[in-house]
Amino acid sequence: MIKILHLSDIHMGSGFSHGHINPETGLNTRLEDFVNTLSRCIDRALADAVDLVIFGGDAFPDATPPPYVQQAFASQFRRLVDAEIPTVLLVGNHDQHSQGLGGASLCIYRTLGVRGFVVGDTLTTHRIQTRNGGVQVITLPWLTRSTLMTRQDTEGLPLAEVNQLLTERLQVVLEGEIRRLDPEVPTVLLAHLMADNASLGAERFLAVGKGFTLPLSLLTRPCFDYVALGHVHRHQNLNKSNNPPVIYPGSIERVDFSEEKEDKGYVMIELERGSADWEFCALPVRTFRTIEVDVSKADDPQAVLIKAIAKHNIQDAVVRLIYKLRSEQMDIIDSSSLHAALITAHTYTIQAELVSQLARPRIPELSASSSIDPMEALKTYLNNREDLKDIATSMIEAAQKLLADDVEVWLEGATSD
Ligand SMILES: [Mn+2]
Repeated sequence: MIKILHLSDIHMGSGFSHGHINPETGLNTRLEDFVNTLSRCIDRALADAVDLVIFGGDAFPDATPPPYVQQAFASQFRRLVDAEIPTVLLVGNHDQHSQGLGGASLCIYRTLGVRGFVVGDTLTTHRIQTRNGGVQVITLPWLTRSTLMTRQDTEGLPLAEVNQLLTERLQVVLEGEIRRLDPEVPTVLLAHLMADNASLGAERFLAVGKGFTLPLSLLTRPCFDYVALGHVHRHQNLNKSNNPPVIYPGSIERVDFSEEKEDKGYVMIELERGSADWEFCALPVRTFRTIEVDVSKADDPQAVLIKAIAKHNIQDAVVRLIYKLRSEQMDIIDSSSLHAALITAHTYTIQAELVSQLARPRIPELSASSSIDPMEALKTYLNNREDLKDIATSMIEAAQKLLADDVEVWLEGATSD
């Protein structure tokens, strides 16, 4: 039996706006949080003397982290080198430098020949000897169109067809790797990808429109004993029947407020050929708390706000207070007492949103009850706007062009990272 620790999406160096400078260290407290959390993962790997650590990609927010962030990352993984625990570092989309041409931040570990370290920046099978026997790890880093296709292949194709083509090519290459597997040896597929039935966390904001989804059927193959994923920040098992488990451990720390309600952690696996027992291990990470209040109808908005804050445990949390008010209430809000009420938070932001007093005039044809296609809706809208008459025709033309080109415009956006 081989014991594995699977973690992913470290994103070390992100979310600095949620921290502050620690006067004792000069470092952003969110960097310290991420380092502490990563060190807890490594502590566990050492305490349990795992046979292998696999990292599912996205080490940093981008491919060129500042040296002190790289160093913080490296000094944690160095502990695995010292303990002689083999480690696979997979390359995620955030680790790639401009479509793979500029390499990946993690490749330095291969260049230096770090003992026991494998960098997964190509689709390859790695045969790794552990203290408890051999294991095969197929690495599937984040794929971009340029990985398996030329520009000529995709010229003029709509996005859906590009994705289809990419999936088909991947299938062929993966099949080649699968055929060369030793059927007696436990096998892990380690991949950074968006599976088509994954529910999204923050990554949809981090990399929107920059990739494509892969069908789950590509992953749930009997030749794999465990499918270790990275990319989606919300922990989940995509294959409830566990034959094999298809697991996103999720990010190890909250990257932003979209992960406010998610548990963070890593996964421990006991692997044998034909079976994988796995367990999600939660990490004690910093709390994020959104306090949303509408005081626009309150007689004493200040009291309502103070009461709303008091209802939450905000000690050491990253807090955002969002409140709605009317413009004439602005003068009676005492912001210094709001700051005082939030002082125990780790950091906080206050967002006041004005509620518009004017009821917007509605066009009856565009009420929610009648369904109407976008072009018809635009025409109806323009018919009701005398002031836009001059440009109505060109607006309609532009909209038609936009709708027709929709997919290709999106595709162009997809080439930027
Ligand atoms: Mn990712």
